[in-house]
Amino acid sequence: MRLKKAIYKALLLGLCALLCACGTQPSQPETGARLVVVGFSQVGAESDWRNANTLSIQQAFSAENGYRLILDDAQNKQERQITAIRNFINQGVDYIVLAPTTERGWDTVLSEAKAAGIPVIIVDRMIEVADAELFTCWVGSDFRKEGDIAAEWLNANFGDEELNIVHLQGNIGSSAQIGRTEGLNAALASHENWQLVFRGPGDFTQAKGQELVEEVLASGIDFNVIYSENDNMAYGAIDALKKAGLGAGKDVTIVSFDASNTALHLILTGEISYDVECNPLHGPRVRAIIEQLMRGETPNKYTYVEETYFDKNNLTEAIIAKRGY
Ligand code: GYE
Repeated sequence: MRLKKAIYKALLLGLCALLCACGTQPSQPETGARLVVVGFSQVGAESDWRNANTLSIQQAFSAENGYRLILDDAQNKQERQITAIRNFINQGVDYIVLAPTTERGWDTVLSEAKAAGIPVIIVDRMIEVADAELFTCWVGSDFRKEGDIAAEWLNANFGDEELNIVHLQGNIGSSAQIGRTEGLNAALASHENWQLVFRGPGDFTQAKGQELVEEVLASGIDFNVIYSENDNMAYGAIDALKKAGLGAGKDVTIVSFDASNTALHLILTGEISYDVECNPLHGPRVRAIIEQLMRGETPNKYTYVEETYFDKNNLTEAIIAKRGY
C-alpha cells in the first residue's frame, strides 16, 4: 500500500513538473528579471524590405536583450492586424508595436489599447487617426520625400525628353504608396512631355509586378520608363521585359525604391537605373524608444530616418557589402 502511495506521489510530482515546463509563462532570463513582452503586428512578407524589417525587429527584441517578442504576420490584411492587436491586449503585453498595412481604420482598436494602458509604437508606415494620443510615437521614412527624390532624378536625366511612364503602385492606402505616388504626380503635373501611360497596384510583390508589366506589354502600350514603388515589383518587371525580349536599362529605364541588396546588384548590371533607399532596420530604433519609455522619458512623437539613393555613379560592390540589407 505504502509503495503504491509513493508511486502515485512520484507520478503526481512528475506531472506537476511537466505542466510547469509546458506552461505559458515567459521563460525567465538567468538573472531572474522578467522579460518585457512586446507584441509586434507585422504587415506580412511581401518584399525583401519587409523580411529585412522583420529580422531587425526579431534581433532587437531577443530574450538575451530582455524581451519576449510575440510576432504576428498579418499577410497584408488589416483585419488580421486588428485581431492581432486585440489578442495582444488580452494577453496583457507590455508594449504593442504596429507596422500598419494602410493609414486609415485604426481608431477603434487603438482606443482599446489605450483603455488597457498599453503604449503603441507605430513603425514604418504612418497611421491617420482622429486623436494622435492613440499612439505613443512613430518611426519610419518620409515617403513623399522619397517620391520627390526619384522624380528629381528623372528630371535631371530626362527633363526635356518624351517619357511614357508605367507606374507600378504598392498597396493602395499605405503611406509608402501614397507618398511615392504623390512625388510622381507632382512631377507629371510640371512636365507636359511626360505621359502616364499605365498605373496599377502591384501590392509590392514580384509576382504582381511581373503580371502588370506583362499586361502592359500585351496591350501594346508604348513605354520607356517604369516607376516601380518597390524593388520586388521591379524584379517582376525585369522578368516580364526579358520574356518579351526587351532590355531593362536599354529599352526601358527602371526607377525603384528600397535599395535592397538584390536591387543594388541590378544597378551594377544596369537593369535598374536608380533606386531610392528605404531603410528597414527599425529594430534598434523601436527598442531604443521602448527603453526610453521604461526610463519614464518621452520619445519624439515622429522620427524620420535619414535615407539616400543609388545609381551607377555612387555604387560599388564594396558599398553594397557594407550595407546591412
Ligand atoms: O518599400 C516595400 C514594402 O512600407 C516601406 O513596404 C515599406 C514598403 C517597402 O513592402 O518593399
